[in-house]
Amino acid sequence: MRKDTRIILALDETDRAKALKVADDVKEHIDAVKINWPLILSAGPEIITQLSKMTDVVCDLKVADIPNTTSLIVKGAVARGASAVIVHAFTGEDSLTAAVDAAGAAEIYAVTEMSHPGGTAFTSKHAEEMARMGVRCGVAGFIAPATRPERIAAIRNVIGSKKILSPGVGAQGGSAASAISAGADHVIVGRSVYGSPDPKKAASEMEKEIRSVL
Ligand code: NUP
Repeated sequence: MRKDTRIILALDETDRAKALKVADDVKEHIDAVKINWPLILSAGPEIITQLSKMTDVVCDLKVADIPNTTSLIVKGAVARGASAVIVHAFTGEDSLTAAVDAAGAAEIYAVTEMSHPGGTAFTSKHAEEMARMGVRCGVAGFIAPATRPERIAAIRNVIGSKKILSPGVGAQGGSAASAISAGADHVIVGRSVYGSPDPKKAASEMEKEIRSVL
């Protein structure tokens, strides 16, 4: 994945034609597109291949399964063109290692705690421990919450130069500049770009905001 604008578009738009149009409109302002179940379920998994012709595609499948099933899911996403797959870290070392092995040259990002308020209930308490395990397993990086920039800094402290992708910007209340300043490599942003009346302008403004703190 390139590291230029530092923006990953979370394309949770469920209308396939609109999703492709938004991706095309904002492509010069983003480093990758992240797709999740809403678009995959409405457009079908071929959307991974289609978008991968335009930009890098991160498949946010949040895989949380036994090693064999994890491996099958990751291989399926990569075979369709995913450059990266997001998995949950709480499943443990064996499942995480299976994901990394199955990904081959593609990247695995592990979720250690989620950006919504519920993310503080259980997983946040073990996030650093899960991040250390992820480093041992060879993941490319981690998902850490822009809604709690101090948690990005805490994860950065234990993962060295591994990457951090940070969702929770805009609609969930986090700021792109604060997330990058706290140690994120990329922010993940969805509704405040694809749901904006002018997605290209929204992405371009976020790019400027990020550049102001680099
Ligand atoms: O902790 C996480 N929080 C989060 O919002 C992990 C994620 N993968 N996401 C995803 O990022 C979420 O599923 C959605 O696709 C995107 C954020 O979208 P938005 O809140 O910017 O619209």
